[in-house]
Amino acid sequence: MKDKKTTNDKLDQLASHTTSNDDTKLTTNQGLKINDNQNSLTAGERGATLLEDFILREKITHFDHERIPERIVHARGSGAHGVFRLKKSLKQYTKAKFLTETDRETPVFVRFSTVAGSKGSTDLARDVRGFAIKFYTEEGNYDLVGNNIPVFFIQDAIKFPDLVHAVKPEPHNEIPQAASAHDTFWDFISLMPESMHMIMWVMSDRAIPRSFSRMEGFGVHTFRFINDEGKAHFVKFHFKPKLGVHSVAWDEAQKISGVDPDFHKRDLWESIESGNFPEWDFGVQLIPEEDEDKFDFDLLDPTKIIPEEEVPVEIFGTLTLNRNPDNFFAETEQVAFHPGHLVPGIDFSNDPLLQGRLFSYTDTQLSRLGSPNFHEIPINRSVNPVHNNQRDGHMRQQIVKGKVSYEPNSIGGGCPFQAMMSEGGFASHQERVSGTKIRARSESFVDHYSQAKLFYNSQSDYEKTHLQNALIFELSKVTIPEIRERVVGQLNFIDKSLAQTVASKVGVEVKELEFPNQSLPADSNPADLQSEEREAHTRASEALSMANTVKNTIQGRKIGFIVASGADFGIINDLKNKLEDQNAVVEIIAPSLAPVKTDKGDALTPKHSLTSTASVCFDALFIGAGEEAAKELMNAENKHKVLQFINEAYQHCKAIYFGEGTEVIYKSSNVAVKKHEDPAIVNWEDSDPDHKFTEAIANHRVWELEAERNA
Ligand code: HDE
Repeated sequence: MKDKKTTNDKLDQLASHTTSNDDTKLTTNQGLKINDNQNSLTAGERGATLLEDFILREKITHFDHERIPERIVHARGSGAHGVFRLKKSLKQYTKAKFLTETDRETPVFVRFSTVAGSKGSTDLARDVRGFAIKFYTEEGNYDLVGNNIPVFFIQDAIKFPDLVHAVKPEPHNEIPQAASAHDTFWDFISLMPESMHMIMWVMSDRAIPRSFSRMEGFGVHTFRFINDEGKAHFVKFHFKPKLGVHSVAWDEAQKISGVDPDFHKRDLWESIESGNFPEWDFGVQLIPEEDEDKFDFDLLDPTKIIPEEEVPVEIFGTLTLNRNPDNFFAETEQVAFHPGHLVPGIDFSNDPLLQGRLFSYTDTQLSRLGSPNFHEIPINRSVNPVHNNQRDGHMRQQIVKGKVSYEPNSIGGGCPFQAMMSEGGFASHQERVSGTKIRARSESFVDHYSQAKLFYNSQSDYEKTHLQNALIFELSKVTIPEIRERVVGQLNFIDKSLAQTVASKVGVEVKELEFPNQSLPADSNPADLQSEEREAHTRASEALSMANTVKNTIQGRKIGFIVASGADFGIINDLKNKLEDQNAVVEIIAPSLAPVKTDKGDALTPKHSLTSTASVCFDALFIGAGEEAAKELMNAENKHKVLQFINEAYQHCKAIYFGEGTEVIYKSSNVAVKKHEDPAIVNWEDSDPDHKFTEAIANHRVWELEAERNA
């Protein structure tokens, strides 16, 4: 996996806008060399500062304007460069060159984000994650601005400001930050039955991922592919992580938010720096246009998935992230995505949520980046040269020569010319449309519960428990009982026992709902939609459960080795090498940051002390090894911290390996009290402990033993 960084010409082209301060003299922005960067210009040594100090004024003015408005949503983000490689041509379906020519490598920039929190909020909030990809194709930039959840809260763009106002901190006191657990969010949700499918996903562990590299990516809306003959297919986009889809526990997420709020950002950065490049399979679900009406839901409804049992995801390529940005602001902050950045061969559908997004993204860049010239910022530039008659505006970079800025023209020889379709000119798909001008939701959008049920029914028992607990947590923060009651009423349409369990913990009764439902035709009742035919489509879909994900690799897993002086160097080094050979990351934790002298005299350099980190920052723990080390770890100063590490890792269902000589630690921990079989607890008596440990790490967690471990 540690392949070389891509040296793609186009990436170099993008990188050529970078600058370095190595071996240079300090200058003003006008290039004037600065002689004193320590003192302002004053009238005498103890006198007032002079207005004429243009160096001071330039520096302070620039500083005063360093911040730009953060994104209205998705403000908190992390980005990386990479490459898209096509393995199998999609020529039969689309004429987009980056999806048809298998010898082509397309540079990409990907930005992951949370939705609700501010730029400085924690990575581990319970939230949807943005998964936005800019493909720098030879035919222009193509942006796929997706999420890690394949559906959305609302069906129509006109509801988006309401949704976002409801989830953001409440306007009177700006509380809570980066959290949906409050009155206004659940008030809105309780009155929006169309959000219930999405609610199942955001209350599941999908909303607290272990890392960006262990999340799926979805285009969400149905798009269109158009091939050379002009034939269209509907398409859904998927990115499936090679490392599997894995999450943390909610208790863990809350603690990580305190110990390391940059947990995901750091993981992405460190993975790429160490050559553990995050990678996804790129797949599509394809539906011929003539099959549009074959489903019992509407393909244009963004609150619906197409179950993989009905239309399989076919894999065509890979997405690999292999280069960290050089400058967070210039790249990750200034990157501007837009679902309307298209290339020939890809087009929209009439999904009313997508249609609204097509307006929003340019509009928002105008206030966020401050100019219609945001496409000239290096990270946003197309690698295909831009030629048009647009001119001027704030911060224009391009210097276009000549006196012609209009078309048609004869003075400029008619240039630049329109491109014919055969020359790569974009032409919108010629879809036949007819209808009355109307504000109404199609009847085909009306079933809000079948797929919510499908999702819930597809979860393993422990995933159901986590989902229930998430709802209980969130609703327990809602101060108005009527809101809690309405949400429980909604859950009752999905699963009666789920509604009952939640109701019993949040102090309300399960009641039949009577509520205003703005999205439904006045005479329809959502309960009527629970026909037998629909029930048949709610049984289960394997792809929806994280229990069925990839569990065969320890790549990128972080393993904490808790050691102390006198530790058995042979055992430690051997295990460390074995784990690192499989691209896991081993970090030494010791009582202090001083080098640890082992039994053989070799020194181990700790990355953390027992005080500077916590078990929630690791996927697994190795304790030891050796009696001398165990003694120090159990002395009055360290005992409490060591046991806290172990007991917490145990509670969060992690793999724990007690090395030779650490029986005294094992016996004092909660682990020894439990008598059940536990494949993720490894000790000196196991026949092949290293192998058992590796398998347990690859499995991620023993969630199925959570109840026993926490009993
Ligand atoms: Fe966005 N969304 N969105 N969104 N969205 C933005 O654009 C908007 C929606 C998504 O890393 C904003 O540049 C509307 C769905 C991502 O820079 C803004 C509607 C999906 C990102 C905006 C939606 C997304 C954004 C804020 C409903 C999943 C971060 C800053 C009609 C398919 C991109 C910006 C990045 C960002 C509007 C719904 C994904 C305000 C109006 C559905 C990943 O333009």
